[in-house]
Amino acid sequence: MNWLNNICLLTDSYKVSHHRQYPPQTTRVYSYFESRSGAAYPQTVFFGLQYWLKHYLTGQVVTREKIDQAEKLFKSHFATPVFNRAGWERILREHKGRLPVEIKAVPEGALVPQSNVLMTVENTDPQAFWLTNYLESLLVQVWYPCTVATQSHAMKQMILQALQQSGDPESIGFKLHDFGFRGVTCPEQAAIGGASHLVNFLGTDNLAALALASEIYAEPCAGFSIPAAEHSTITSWGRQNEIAACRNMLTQFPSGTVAVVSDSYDIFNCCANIWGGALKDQVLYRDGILVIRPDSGDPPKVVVQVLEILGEKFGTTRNAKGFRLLHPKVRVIQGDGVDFTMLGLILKAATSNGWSADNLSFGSGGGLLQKLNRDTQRFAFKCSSVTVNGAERDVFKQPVTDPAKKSKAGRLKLVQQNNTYQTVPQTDLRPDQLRTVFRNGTPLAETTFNQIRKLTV
Ligand code: AOY
Repeated sequence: MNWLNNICLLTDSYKVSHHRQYPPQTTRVYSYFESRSGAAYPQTVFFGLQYWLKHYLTGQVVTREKIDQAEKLFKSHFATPVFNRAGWERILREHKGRLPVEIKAVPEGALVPQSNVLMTVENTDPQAFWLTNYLESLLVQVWYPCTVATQSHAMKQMILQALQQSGDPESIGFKLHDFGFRGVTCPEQAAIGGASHLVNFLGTDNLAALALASEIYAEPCAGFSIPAAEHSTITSWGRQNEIAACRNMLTQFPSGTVAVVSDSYDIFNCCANIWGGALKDQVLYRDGILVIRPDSGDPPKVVVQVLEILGEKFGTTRNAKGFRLLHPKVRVIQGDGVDFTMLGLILKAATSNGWSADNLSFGSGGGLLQKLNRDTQRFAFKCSSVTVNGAERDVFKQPVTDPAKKSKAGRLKLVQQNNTYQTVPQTDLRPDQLRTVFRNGTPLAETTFNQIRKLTV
């Protein structure tokens, strides 16, 4: 039995004692998930819940063995006995081990302004009132795909703005490539974060992302890549043979786009004397695009210097928007030090020096999948309504020490309000944009990657 697939254990320790802490006669706990005001990005892309639903919550997730395992662990872990064995046994007996909760959520791929309800959870068995928030720890982990998709979406808008100003916005799909597999903590994170990026883009070197998009979102191949060098494949030829290493790239891959990391010794020498010198004719006669990759130094400075050298050696043209374009056989990819802030600085440096953003693409690893946390979008999951003694009451927190942490009260509805969303009480008569995505062990209203990409414009 796998410890990390035991639903009794996929929570915070303190929640194991919470069934004894609600008011007597509590029969329902209703909680909601939001990106609170003050988030880094004003709108959040909702993405990733379907992975948690399908991977952790579907079907018979409670078994006698899992209850026994939890009970044994908690005997050691807690000084005071707390485990709700009867509660879990009821789920096993009365619900065949399927979780008696209903989860509603905004469609995956939707772009929702901060301070709106994104998901709600409530128990469907009055005796399982304690289960709603037992699931908080696991369900709130969707902060991660939402935040990656949100930031990647914001980076997309930034690149689009530069392309609208200086080049061709149609090329956006391959402008930000996922280099992030090695920079995350484990393959599961690579898969989740990588798939979140692919909501917005088509380029990736993160193969784990493709597995998740395929298994969870029915997309057989969600992202694409090209042959590309790493330092070892260049430096193993020896410092004196960098030209031969570069020539080999052109002969091994005689057509299509190929990328070569070119800073092994001296990026400026490589651009001027190898690509723009010894191998210039082979680059020009090759049937495809050579993408030159700087990988060190101050990115805005190095990128502009590289563009200037390549412009000098291969020639440039001026596009309809008045910006300089490199020879069509030569482009540049910057993949070192690229996060949201640096992306803006590089684009600004290039365009303010007259270079079209068409000359550039970007790679991002840690900046795309790892330099963010639950506070980036200020995600929180809070109870807003309970039923006690048959009476429904609004509940909320309102700490004097931080008014921005005030939570919403009552049963909530998300309505469409001139092309965006607004959270209102369920008494509002407009249709709810939250859909039931899970009920009593079964995922509902499953979404494909295709549908998600259509929604996220
Ligand atoms: N990949 C575009 C295709 C990918 C990579 C992956 C870490 C690529 C490099 C490139 O051009 O240069 C992981 C660093 C780079």
